[in-house]
Amino acid sequence: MSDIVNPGAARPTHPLALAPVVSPPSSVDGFVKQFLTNLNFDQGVSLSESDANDQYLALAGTVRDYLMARWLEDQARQNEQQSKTVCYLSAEYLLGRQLDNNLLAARLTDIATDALAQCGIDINDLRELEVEPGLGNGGLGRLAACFIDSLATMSVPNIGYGIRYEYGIFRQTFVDGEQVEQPDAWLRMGSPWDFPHPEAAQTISFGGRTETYDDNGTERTRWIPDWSVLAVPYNMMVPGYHNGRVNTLRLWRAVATNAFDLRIFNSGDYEESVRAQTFAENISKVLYPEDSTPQGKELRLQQQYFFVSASIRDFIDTVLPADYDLTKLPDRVIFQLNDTHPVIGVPELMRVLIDEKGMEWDDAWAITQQCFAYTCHTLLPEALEVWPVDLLGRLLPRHLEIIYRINEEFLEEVRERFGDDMLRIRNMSIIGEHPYRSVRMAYLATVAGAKVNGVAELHSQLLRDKVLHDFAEMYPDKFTNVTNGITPRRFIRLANPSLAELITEALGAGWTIDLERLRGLEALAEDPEFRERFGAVKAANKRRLNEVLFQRDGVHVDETHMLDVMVKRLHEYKRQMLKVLHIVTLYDGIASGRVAAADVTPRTFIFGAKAAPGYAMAKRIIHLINAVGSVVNNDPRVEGRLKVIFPPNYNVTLAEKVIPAADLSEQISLAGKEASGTGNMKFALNGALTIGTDDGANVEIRQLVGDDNFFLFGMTEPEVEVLWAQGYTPADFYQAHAGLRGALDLISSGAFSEGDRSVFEPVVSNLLYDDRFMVLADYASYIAAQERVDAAYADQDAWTKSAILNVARSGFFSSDRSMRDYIDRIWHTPPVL
Ligand code: 26W
Repeated sequence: MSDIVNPGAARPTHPLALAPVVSPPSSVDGFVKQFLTNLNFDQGVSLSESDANDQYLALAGTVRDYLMARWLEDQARQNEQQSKTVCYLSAEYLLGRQLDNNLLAARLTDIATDALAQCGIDINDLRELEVEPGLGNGGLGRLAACFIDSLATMSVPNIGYGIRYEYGIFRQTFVDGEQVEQPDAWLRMGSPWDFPHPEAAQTISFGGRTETYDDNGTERTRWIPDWSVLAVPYNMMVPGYHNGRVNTLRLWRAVATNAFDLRIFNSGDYEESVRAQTFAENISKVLYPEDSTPQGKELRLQQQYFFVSASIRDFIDTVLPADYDLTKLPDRVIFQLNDTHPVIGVPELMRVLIDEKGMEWDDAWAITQQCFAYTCHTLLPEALEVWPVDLLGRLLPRHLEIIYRINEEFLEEVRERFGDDMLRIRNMSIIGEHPYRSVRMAYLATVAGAKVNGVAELHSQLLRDKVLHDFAEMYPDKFTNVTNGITPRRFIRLANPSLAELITEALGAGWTIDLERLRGLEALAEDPEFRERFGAVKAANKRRLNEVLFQRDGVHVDETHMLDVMVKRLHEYKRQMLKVLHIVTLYDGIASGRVAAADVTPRTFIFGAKAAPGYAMAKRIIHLINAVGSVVNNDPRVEGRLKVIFPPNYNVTLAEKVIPAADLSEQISLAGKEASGTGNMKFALNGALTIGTDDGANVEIRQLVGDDNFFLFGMTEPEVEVLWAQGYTPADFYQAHAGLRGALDLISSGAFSEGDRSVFEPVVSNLLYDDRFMVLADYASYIAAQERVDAAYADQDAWTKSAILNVARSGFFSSDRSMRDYIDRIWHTPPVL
């Protein structure tokens, strides 16, 4: 084992030198000693001189030290056993804070708490200093984080590959109710959780041209790029839960190459050389905050190629042994494509195998087709990435040639199978012609991937029937479903410790890694004493949320209110506007005197949502929510009945406090638009009831928890299609419902904009004249469902019973189960024990 530490050294003789690393003893004393050592030697301060940030960094370093031996051992064992590795390629990882998760995984929470107390430090004060790495936009990035947690917990070899953005998702602030974005400088106070490995950097090239040459009678191609950057890996630990396992998340940072600098330096232009450096380092500077609507920016394609090329070559050149027979590559790796963002990896692997390793096209293609699998995370056509051929050809000329050849051979196959059907060929071509010539990345992924999966049953069905219909016809066996999941470690154990304790008391500790055991709670739903305790947990979580929000934003959450929560990215298809119309309807009823305040269930509405900075309508809706909030919250007529809270900068850290306190989970997208949703799962597992459409994973949640414990409303996906085909006329719905008219008219009147009718006019006229997501069509059904919610909530004991059944029956949504499904259906990667 000693060679892991220092490969070139003479044989060590000291006993300590034979271990991969010396772990500190698992005791409070051992922890204190290691903590103080780190404080002194890493932070360079004494305890008495240290500030809280020094202490936080030393604490993080100490936790790392405990995990280190297992990390080094695990990597060595995987290499020895030549096991097949899941390389998860994802442009986003929305990790959330690391400290608590890593303490929990390593069973160090109590030891660390005591040790710090003995140093006169309250660990809670340090927890709050950690800035979460927000290296993702929303569901897709958080899913990646849940998946790598599950793989580590299940001892499956995995490397998560991605980008170490210097700036993650923006920090959202509100100025006069409008979203203002601030840069997220998450690295500013230090980054104790990752390790740079400059010695393992890869050179990533761009631009230039290709040429052919004669290689002993065979014509070969080489790419002569004209600029390059270094990709430097930063490794993060991904510890499994209580299994001593530590996997790796490897995020790449862009750094200017020496060669690049030197060339310019020699020319004597110092300023230019600094500029060049900035140019190179821009590649990993910032996470694109667009969610669902790709902007087609060149820098984004640079980011994609940058991390995917670095990752593939890292795996081949440094993870695999030097003499590895690459015809056997599919035995050692599966590259899972998290949406289309890493799909440029397909021509990259082809290029490496053919141009660099000297393989023939057909052999390389056979290997490539076994090494990739593709997960699609959307149904919105505008979210399917396409790259203009011009741009792609300029940045990656060799890759474009390869894509053209893949397409040629693919279309030949289509012809063989279906004849000279020009329409079909045009529809299936990887190259689109309108409105400009472009590469359809989802099609490339589908053709190249061994498997293609959607992320919930309904979504996978719609992929087969609609989005990728022709491909499903051609390759029926490629298509499969894997319903998303969430990690119960972070979203129950850490986020809801009171519930976790109650469950452990009732069922024993095994549920955290075997979530189906929650079924055991079904019987307890009948037990009045258990219901009371469950209710007390919810109340305590509301008090905790009140404390957090008061500290953070100076607002109060009334624990006697029903907490009605909608947290997710702001997007028209998710229909935050439906929620706004409900609130305005309730408000209008009381304010106009038509409804007695005393007859309205006291509710606090909580929103959390970021809008893409360039998405004007989404930003207007955020403004409207804040405007409605400020009117409602200041009107004495509705005091004690209705309250709207919109804490800025919703992120993983806040989710962990909001979700456990919720009574009602809003999952109200237009049917057929939300691929899965994962917030919906987090709420159900924390004992909130869902009001939702028949969309995404809501369908499966309802099937599992039962109709009595779920408030279903709205059109089904086929009904949506019918209405759309007939011609959706929102005015009909406006005319048909007095409540809807009242709500829209009130917004139009300027009631929420100090009489200025122009401010929210675009929002209202969008709903009335131009709404692809048919908000008004589902209004009546939504209001009726909310009335059923009120009626059900009136019987608190029955509500609690339903809440318990939601928890008991949602074990299926553990990401451990998702991982088992990926392993069985796609990856075939056994655990390495
Ligand atoms: C900038 C381009 C772009 C395009 C698409 C950025 C991000 C996307 C993603 C596909 C959006 C996304 O996060 N999709 C969500 O993925 C979750 C995990 O599978 C699902 O639960 C959500 O329903 C889906 O919207």
